[in-house]
Amino acid sequence: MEFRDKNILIIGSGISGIAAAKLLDDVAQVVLYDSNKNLNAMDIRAKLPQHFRGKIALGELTDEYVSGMDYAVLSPGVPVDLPDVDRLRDAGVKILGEVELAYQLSKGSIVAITGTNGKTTTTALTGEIMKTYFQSVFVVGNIGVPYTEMVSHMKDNSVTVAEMSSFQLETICDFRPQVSAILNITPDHLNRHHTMENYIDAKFNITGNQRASDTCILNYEDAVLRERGKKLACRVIWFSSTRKLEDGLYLDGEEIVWASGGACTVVCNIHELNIIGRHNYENAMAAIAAGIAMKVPMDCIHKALTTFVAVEHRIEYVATKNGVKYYNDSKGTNPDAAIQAVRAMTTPTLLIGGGYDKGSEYDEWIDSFDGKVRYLVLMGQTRDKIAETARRKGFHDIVMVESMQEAVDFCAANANPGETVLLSPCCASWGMFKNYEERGRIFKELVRALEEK
Ligand code: UMA
Repeated sequence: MEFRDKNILIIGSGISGIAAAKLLDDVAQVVLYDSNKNLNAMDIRAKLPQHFRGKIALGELTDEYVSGMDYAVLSPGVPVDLPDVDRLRDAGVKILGEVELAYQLSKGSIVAITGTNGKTTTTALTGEIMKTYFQSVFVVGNIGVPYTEMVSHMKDNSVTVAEMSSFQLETICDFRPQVSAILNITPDHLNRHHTMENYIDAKFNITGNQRASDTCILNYEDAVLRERGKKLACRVIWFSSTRKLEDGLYLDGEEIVWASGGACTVVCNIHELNIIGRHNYENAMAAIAAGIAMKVPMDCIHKALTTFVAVEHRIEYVATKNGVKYYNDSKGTNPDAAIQAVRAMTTPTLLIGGGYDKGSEYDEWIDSFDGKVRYLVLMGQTRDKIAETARRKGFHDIVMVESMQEAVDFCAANANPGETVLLSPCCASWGMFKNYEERGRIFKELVRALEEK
């Protein structure tokens, strides 16, 4: 795609839109547009370089910014079925996502990782594995660094490890990673994708342009991945946390094993890792597979595995206070992620949950408690719905709170030494917090401020 001297509308002035505008401003006529009319153009301009030549438009998208555009670059949070996007499409404007724009202008090799859960941990760990061996490594995407922000620094020998959300994968065209990974697919973001089929299709876009010389890493225990993975045009590396595979990575007791061409190699023991829980061993296997696909020597992979620590807000150890361990899993924003966190706990647990209603059902989450959860401390919009589900399933040790402060105080007063307090809300944070990061940080501050008796 050629962007030089083109008219380009960038939709969304969040971190992706700002990075895309910066990247294109020198070569094209850019309009940075945001539908939120309450934003202030001066504040947006302050995030751009002084020499920024483009225009900023807010509120209603007027015809001036529809006709005559060559491309519209959508930020990840912009749905593809918006009436304004249809207007642009009808006017012959080529629609692409911020990731596709980055891809068109990037250099080097790409390792792209998606999945409903675990993609941030896997992306961060894969980045560490690549850094042990390659000189120039970028870790970008949904993890919080827009892909377009790093493109101008990339060289032919660079390796980019990209966390890709279904939102980002929905708007790719030519994007072709040398190595891709789909960790798992369970229902999420159905308000945006409408059907599970659409959501699965968006995830599979990650491998849609891959060829025989490329690799796709898939979880053998995920029925959808196993079925669709058989039909891919590229090489597949499977991983499994529950059975031995003839070819691929698997968990055998406490060991992660790589089986290939009839030979088996122990990659590491799970006790050498600083991340816990079966789902994290799956994340580790996917990252190891990415290392193998990129021909990183096994000793480099091992070094990265044993030095990597949990990503912030993902079953992150916070502190031990009065013999009670506190974990922050604020990123547990859907049932699948929250179930994994509960499963990773090895002691009686006081669980803090609840938040914004994304339309999830909580039955499986409550089932996963398996006698391990002593109290369920609930807050936010979903607390009544969760409590109702829990009671229906015979779980009655429920405490309703109004704030994180109240939740932490209750847990500190009621947890016994040797027990665990876990914040893993099973819901988004909106309504009470700006985002899951703020929720997690407030939890950590409150925990660290607890007095030792
Ligand atoms: N906007 C419009 N029109 C719309 C929708 C949004 O103009 O129809 C505007 C909003 O007013 C706002 C801006 O777009 O000003 C926000 O854009 P955005 O939502 O795409 O957010 P960014 O700041 O660009 O961050 C995005 C990702 N956000 C989302 O996917 C919602 C970040 O993922 C990502 O880290 C970042 O790009 C860099 O790649 C966050 C996320 O919540 C962490 N991801 C979801 C998840 O992990 O579950 C998918």
